[in-house]
Amino acid sequence: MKTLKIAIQKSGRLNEKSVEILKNCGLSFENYKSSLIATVANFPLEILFLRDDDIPEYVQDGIADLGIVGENVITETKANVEYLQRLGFGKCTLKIAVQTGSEIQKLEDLNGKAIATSYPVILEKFLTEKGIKSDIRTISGSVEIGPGLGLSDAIFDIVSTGGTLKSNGLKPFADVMNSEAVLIGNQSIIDNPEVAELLQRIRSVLSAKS
Ligand code: PRT
Ligand code: ZN
Repeated sequence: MKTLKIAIQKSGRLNEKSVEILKNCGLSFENYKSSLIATVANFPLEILFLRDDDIPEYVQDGIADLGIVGENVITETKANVEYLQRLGFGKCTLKIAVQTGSEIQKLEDLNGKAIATSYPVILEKFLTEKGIKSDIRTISGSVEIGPGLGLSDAIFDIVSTGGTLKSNGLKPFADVMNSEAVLIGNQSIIDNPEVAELLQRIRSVLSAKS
């Protein structure tokens, strides 16, 4: 019997809920913060703890068979993976936001404007579909401070409560993509019986909750 590998986020917003759902499936494993890999005692499964950005490609390349990650990261990395199950946590919306009082009022006003983001692929696709040409500035974090510092005219980022936008003098301008955590799989493992068993357990945990 092949030991499967599932990749989950090591630390961050999806870690706790990812561990919780696996534990609720009856899987027994130690969740040591310092280790990068945990062996499940009662199922042929190993858990890899990774940066979320690496998970889609690890699953695509078969280094991990399964993964739990936000849809936004899968789309951004353009990884070729199977979507197996939406998991109902990590919900957020990727939005374009502008300063309150900005002269940018309609989508066309973004033509020629600088937009700061950590998600250039998703933003580029959206703008191309709308026929808009902006100057996409890719930065790795804290994009919300851009407009206030005069670094960009708008931002494109993840929003959940909207509190971060507000406290940086920004307001939502356009919704681009909804996202939540999903279970993904490598294309070659879809018919694997252990995967089917795990998927069934995950689905019963989810339906017991709803
Ligand atoms: O270290 P690693 O690379 O693994 O983690 P990370 O820092 O890249 O990601 P992390 O842990 O912040 O987020 C993991 C995933 O959670 C994201 O890819 C999304 O799918 C999902 N998610 C859900 C969020 C949020 N909600 C969220 N609010 N990811 C980020 N945020 C940030 C956002 O970037 C902004 O700075 O929270 C801020 C906005 O929150 P509000 O509530 O003020 O609107
Ligand atoms: Zn990340």
